[in-house]
Amino acid sequence: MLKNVRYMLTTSQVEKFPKGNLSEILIIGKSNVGKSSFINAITNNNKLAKISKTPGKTQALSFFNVNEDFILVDSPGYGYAKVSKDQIERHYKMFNDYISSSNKLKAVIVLLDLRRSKISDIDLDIIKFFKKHKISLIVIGTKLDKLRQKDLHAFKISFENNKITESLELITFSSVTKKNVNLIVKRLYQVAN
Ligand SMILES: Nc1nc2c(ncn2[C@@H]2O[C@H](COP(=O)(O)OP(=O)(O)OP(=O)(O)O)[C@@H](O)[C@H]2O)c(=O)[nH]1
Ligand SMILES: [Mg+2]
Repeated sequence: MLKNVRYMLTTSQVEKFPKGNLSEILIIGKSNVGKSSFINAITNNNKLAKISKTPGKTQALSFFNVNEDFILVDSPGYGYAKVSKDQIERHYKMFNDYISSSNKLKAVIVLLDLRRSKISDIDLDIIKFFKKHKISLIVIGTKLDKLRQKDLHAFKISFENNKITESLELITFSSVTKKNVNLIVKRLYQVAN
């Protein structure tokens, strides 16, 4: 579990991002995949990050200081059903601005919903984008508790057989059971240092 985690601020303006030298780890994923729940689960604090009732609503980045060791950043979800190409363009612009304005971004955590039978094109494109920028990726499959074993198998096969993801480790997770939380915390400290 991550200890001493403190909410810092929520902003969409690069100028307002935290100053200082702490490494930053950005959490991304489709809307409703469980980004905010993930933060709450690994910090054991259900009030820390807002769990959304309206998908796609959060528009800004939220920064959380982890024990003065590194900063976790929650981001708005992409790929909400009703949304247009515009929205995904806005996400790419946000990621681009982030990368070019700061060298503190050490890794991106991509959350994928394990209940899907395969990884989506939009997630694949985004993974490709961060690989191209040489940013480390930590891939975490969410909502494991809602899944039957045989469905997980299908997702894993498609993940391992895709050129874009075959070299990546898929860590399965559930914010309900907190499976693999220690492994994830270990990975976060590895990339932050
Ligand atoms: N059963 C189960 N439900 C989960 C899990 N993770 C998230 N949820 C539920 O999924 C819904 C969305 O969770 P959020 O954490 O708000 O998702 P998000 O990715 O932050 O959503 P946006 O900020 O809108 O992009 C909530 O109803 C959560 O309770 C999980 O591991 N297991
Ligand atoms: Mg959220």
